[in-house]
Amino acid sequence: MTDDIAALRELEKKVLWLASWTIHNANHLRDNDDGLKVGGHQASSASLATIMTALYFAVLRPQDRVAVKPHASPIFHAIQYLLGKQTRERLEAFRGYKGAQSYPSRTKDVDDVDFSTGSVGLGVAQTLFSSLTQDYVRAHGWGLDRPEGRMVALVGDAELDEGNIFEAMLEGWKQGLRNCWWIIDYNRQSLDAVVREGLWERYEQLFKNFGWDVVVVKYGSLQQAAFNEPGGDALRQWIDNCPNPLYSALVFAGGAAWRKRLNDEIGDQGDVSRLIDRRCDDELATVMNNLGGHDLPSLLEVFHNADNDRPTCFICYTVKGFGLPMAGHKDNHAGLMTPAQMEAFRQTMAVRTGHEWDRFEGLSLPPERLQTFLDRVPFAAAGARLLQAPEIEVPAELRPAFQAVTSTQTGFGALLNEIGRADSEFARRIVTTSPDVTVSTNLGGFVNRRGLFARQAMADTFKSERIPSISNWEFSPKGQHIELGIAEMNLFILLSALGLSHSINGERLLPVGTLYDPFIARGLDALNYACYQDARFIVVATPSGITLAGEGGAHQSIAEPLIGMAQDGLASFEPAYVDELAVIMAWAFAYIQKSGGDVSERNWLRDETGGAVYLRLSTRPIEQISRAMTQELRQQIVDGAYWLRKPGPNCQVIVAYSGAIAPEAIAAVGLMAEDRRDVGLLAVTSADRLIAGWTAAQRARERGLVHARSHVERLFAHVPAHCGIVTVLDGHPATLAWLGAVGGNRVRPLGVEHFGQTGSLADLYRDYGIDANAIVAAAQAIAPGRPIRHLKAIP
Ligand SMILES: Cc1ncc(C[n+]2csc(CCOP(=O)(O)OP(=O)(O)O)c2C)c(N)n1
Ligand SMILES: [Mg+2]
Repeated sequence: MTDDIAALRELEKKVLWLASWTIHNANHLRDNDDGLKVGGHQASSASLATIMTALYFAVLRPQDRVAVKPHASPIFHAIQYLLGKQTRERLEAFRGYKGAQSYPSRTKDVDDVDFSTGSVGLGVAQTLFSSLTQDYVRAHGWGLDRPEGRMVALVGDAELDEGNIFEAMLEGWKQGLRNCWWIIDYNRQSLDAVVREGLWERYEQLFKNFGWDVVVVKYGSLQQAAFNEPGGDALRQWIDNCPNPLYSALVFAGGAAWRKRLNDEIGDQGDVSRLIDRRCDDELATVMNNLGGHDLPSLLEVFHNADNDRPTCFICYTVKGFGLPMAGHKDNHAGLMTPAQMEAFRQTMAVRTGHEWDRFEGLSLPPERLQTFLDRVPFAAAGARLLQAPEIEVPAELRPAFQAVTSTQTGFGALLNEIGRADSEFARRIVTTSPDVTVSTNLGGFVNRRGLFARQAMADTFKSERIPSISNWEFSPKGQHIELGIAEMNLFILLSALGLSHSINGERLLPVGTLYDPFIARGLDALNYACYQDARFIVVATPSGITLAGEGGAHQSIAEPLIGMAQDGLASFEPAYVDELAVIMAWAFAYIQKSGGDVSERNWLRDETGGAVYLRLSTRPIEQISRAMTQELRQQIVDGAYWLRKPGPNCQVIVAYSGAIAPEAIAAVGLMAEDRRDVGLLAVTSADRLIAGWTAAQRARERGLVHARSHVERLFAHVPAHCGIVTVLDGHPATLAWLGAVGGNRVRPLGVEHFGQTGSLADLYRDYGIDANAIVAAAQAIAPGRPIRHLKAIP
């Protein structure tokens, strides 16, 4: 049994000391002369010190996974330091270069962070979807040699303002969530303010409505003992009725203020007066501050009692800044202890100068006993927490059946459907998901083959009633599609959870999620979060752009190609043809499994490091090119571009296009062929990878690797400087505008800058200036020569 309460009390003190010292050191002692204001987070950290002490040192098991409230990072690092998983050097460099991170980071910290946090609300939802992922993995018969874990979020109370948490809860209810704990640090303070009264009651109701157990941990054991004394009931009632801001203010003001206020309000009642008088100021403050979230015995009791797989919310009353001079003050969020306050704190903690980092300094139990306790902490018992999983073998090529006229979206559905036919490990490890657009993004074929996932089987009523339908929706534990409600936030956090399964569950999944391209923006912070954690998945966004024509401006995306380029950890593609898509998908399934490895000197991309993949597709049927897929072409498609028509040595104009606009680019080249020499046509399959390779190669050259050349530089090697480049895509023109900087060519970038509208393709392409005629007009403007005969006057 690890509930050695004496040892835990000592460690609670030590954790608070180390976290406070880490922050103090970073802000006051280290050379920090950048003039930047950084958050203190001393108060937010102190708020969770007791809860995290109880959890990490006594309650959690190796199989449990935790998302720590971002601004409690110093407490997490302090705990890991005591467990021997964090170094003093990194704590001393907290917030500094290569130091322990301000917010726990899976990829940057060394101390076994289970889930990164930072953008509040996302880590909380990640635990829920990780629990569903664990169920998915185990239902498929994988990872059964490992015990089932619990996914735990340490949640700030103001964090619950984030709507994505409630979106996740709704999804959790639908999917039969288990093994999930959300522990709310109910300090009734946010960054700016003290939160509204009675929020806990709304939360309680809400969680219960979604099928959760709710445990309110309000009073600590000292308070409970006081309530049992004569007059205790009145004290309890007073506490219950006390407004949040007043409680906080009195916590800050201390024992004398408590005494005055209590005496003024309930002190004339004989018994209560005696209850108060029996305690000196310090003792009175200790009782009043002894909320459940700062009371080890109460916490241990409730955590140990929740010994089941029910989703459980613990609402733990805490004091922001507990144990520190700033406790309870409403301005304490970024507050830092002054050097004088730190000095006083040091004395209370009995820490000698020069011994601030000593693990057991100032504690009264013998170091051997504490060390023995730490050596037995269950959470730390199983070694490294970031697991590995072998790569799943992926076919070197996917062969789509040739369709003379088709769209990339149709091709995507057909390719996945084909994969779904096979009885291979590759097919089995794929898991698809979509926020209510499974059918309209063409996942239907795959889903009909592989079924929908649910822990309990559920037949398709339409099928059993023999009513014809294009979808055969049978749910079973073997199903491979997770159907989500519409919330795109949930899609990306689920992809984040599925895409970390290799590391969390030691079992690799190959997640593919689909949504409409414009709604990437709805889930964007969650997508960023997933990438920040290095989750691995393929997101297929379709349809996209004004090519959606009749659907109008509300469904047409403009900025997404730029998002794809700018998002770290995400390789983005916008193919025009299905054979390109097949090449990209085969590559993507391997790429999402890579880890480590060096930058390739071939294309200067981090292909061996791996990442997530974004495919921007379209519903526009276009005439396909019947061609043999050569190794060289395959490589160029993956590297980001290839010459559909190679420019001659005297080339005057190049048209570079991306995606569904290909027919316009081809037509434009045809229209100007007679009047401009050696016109080139560049198919850009990935502006993202093209520019990434280019910038990396330049950096390499600047560092002395004179032979470094990127793919785009090789493509443009023989393009003369006088040649103009017209770029065009159904998206923001900046996506390809940079191409001219590669070889110093003049560029006219065409694309969409303003909200779309309904209309036919011809209407819209003409209006937004991305049709063949607009391309020809742009070419004439930047590559002077005789008038281009086929150029119509642009209306
Ligand atoms: C999405 C997002 N918005 C804003 C912030 C800035 N921020 C950090 S902590 C915080 C308040 C948190 O209050 P609470 O969750 O109650 O934690 P406490 O400080 O009380 O521990 C805010 C607004 C953030 N980190 N993420
Ligand atoms: Mg709070």
